[in-house]
Amino acid sequence: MAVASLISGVPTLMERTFVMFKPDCMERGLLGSILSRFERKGLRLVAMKMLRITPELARQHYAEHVEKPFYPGLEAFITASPVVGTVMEAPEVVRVVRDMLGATSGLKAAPGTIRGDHSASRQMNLVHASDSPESAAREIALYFKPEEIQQWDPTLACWLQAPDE
Ligand code: FUP
Repeated sequence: MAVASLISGVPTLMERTFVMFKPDCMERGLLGSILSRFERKGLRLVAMKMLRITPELARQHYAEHVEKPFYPGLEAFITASPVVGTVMEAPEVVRVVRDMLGATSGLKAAPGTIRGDHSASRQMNLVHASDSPESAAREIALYFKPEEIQQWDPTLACWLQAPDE
């Protein structure tokens, strides 16, 4: 989802993505340390909530996987403990977050990525992030009402990107 904003009078194309900290992340107490990686990168947090995913929401979230053999295990996993859903905003943020996470399987994710550093599993890979701007729009609408998403320009934003970037 792209959002046009004005910084110092110059239009900047902002993008949004849905980032969700999964049950294994919560159970292992890794929410704070992984969220801080996104903050340090300079991504703008614009929405955040803790919730328990129901089987119905799991089927909507993973609609493309519902018929696959691994789906029952995936649903049991994603509904087992609370998750934290967030929306993050930055230029090219869909790709940036996917790069930060690394490959889907923690066994294949490169060292230095979030999964590469913390996961040795394909299912328990800690964090979900939208794989395209279209998926981001669908997933954000699944988890958040428009009024739950903040429009804000942090004071330090001018030290994270040049006005024309
Ligand atoms: P990603 O786009 O990285 O979320 O990965 P996929 O859409 O390919 O998979 C969605 C989720 O299903 C991932 F979190 C991992 C999980 N999965 C399994 O548990 N088993 C599989 O065989 C494949 C994927």
